[in-house]
Amino acid sequence: SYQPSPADKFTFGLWTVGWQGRDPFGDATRGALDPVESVHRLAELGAYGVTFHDDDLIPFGSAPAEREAHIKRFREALEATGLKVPMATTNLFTHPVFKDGAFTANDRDVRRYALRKTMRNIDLAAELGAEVYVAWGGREGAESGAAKDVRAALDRFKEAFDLLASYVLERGYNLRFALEPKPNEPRGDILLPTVGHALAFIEKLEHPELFGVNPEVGHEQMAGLNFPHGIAQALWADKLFHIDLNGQSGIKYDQDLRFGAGDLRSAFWLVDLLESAGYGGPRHFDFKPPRTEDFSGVWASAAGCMRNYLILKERAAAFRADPEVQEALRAARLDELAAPTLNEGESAADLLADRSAFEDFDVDAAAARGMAFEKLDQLAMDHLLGAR
Ligand code: 3MF
Ligand code: MG
Ligand code: MG
Ligand code: MG
Repeated sequence: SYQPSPADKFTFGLWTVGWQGRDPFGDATRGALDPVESVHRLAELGAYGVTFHDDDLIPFGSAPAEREAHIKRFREALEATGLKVPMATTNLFTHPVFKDGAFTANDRDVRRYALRKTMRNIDLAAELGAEVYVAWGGREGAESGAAKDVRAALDRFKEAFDLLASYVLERGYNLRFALEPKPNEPRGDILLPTVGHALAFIEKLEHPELFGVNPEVGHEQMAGLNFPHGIAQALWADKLFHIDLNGQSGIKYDQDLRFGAGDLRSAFWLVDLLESAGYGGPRHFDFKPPRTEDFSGVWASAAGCMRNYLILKERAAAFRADPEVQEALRAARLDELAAPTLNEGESAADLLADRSAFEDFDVDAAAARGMAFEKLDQLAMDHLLGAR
């Protein structure tokens, strides 16, 4: 059955189901959702947890007593439903003060304020038991060339994450950071635009072990990239700390469709990869129920995200278990790719001495071999479409 349960580890941001449908051209089409209601609804649908930006839970500028009251109600809803908070994050993009960025804003006072806002929510995240703290630098970027010295901005970015890492270590929090890349929107160009940029940046930090990535399906696809390939490299680097699942149809604005909508074949390979790699983290949906929907459409959209994941999980498992697929994988020499290119202990000198590798290698015969990928891909298509 495609009925989700907490064991599936599906999580949702409060800002996803709570999106009111405001876009650059139109007003809200739905009213505000009480986070407490979202917690109850998501629990009824079979979710495992919820995530939030500080401002999703505690409206920006709330007085300390109001802040405590919001947290108390939320905690009670979590206790009543058993929902977990595996991840939290900071809103460093909505308020106009962040119009030129937060950790990389040209204005130093804005950068110091952004750090304090983040540290305050890290304390709350740790209190609620979160193990991952996401950082999406939505406003860290520029629209024009001289406006941002990118090398200086990267110095400031590193400075911010080094400080936050030492803060988490000093406090003894069980919290790791996941950087979320995005190429553009809302800025013309955003720093750390892809998974690859983020992975390279992490290695320059003082505590790289505390940092991984939170890739989002649509964000990589906005850059025309293959999402499963990016995820595979993050897994290979042991850096897939979290993931934002949604749907996107090619290179255009950030659509945030429900998971499974948009590029379905890519979604199939993604689920196949996550499941076969044994990814153990939350399956987190960062989507926006389209502004055409009323609240019943919102919950249908949320349920659809989980249902599509479970359908794809079943299809991917059937694909892998099919003896004809296994035969096709061998015909396509996937087993050979898994074997090291060199023999055990073989040196460059040994390779030079192996005439079969070069002098006697039949280049033309090897070039003439077909790879048998089309048959393999059609088998995948048949499984995805339920035709096998
Ligand atoms: C924007 C996003 C963000 C991040 C969030 C951190 C508002 O395109 O994807 O959602 O996911 O800020 O989790
Ligand atoms: Mg997004
Ligand atoms: Mg998106
Ligand atoms: Mg996201």
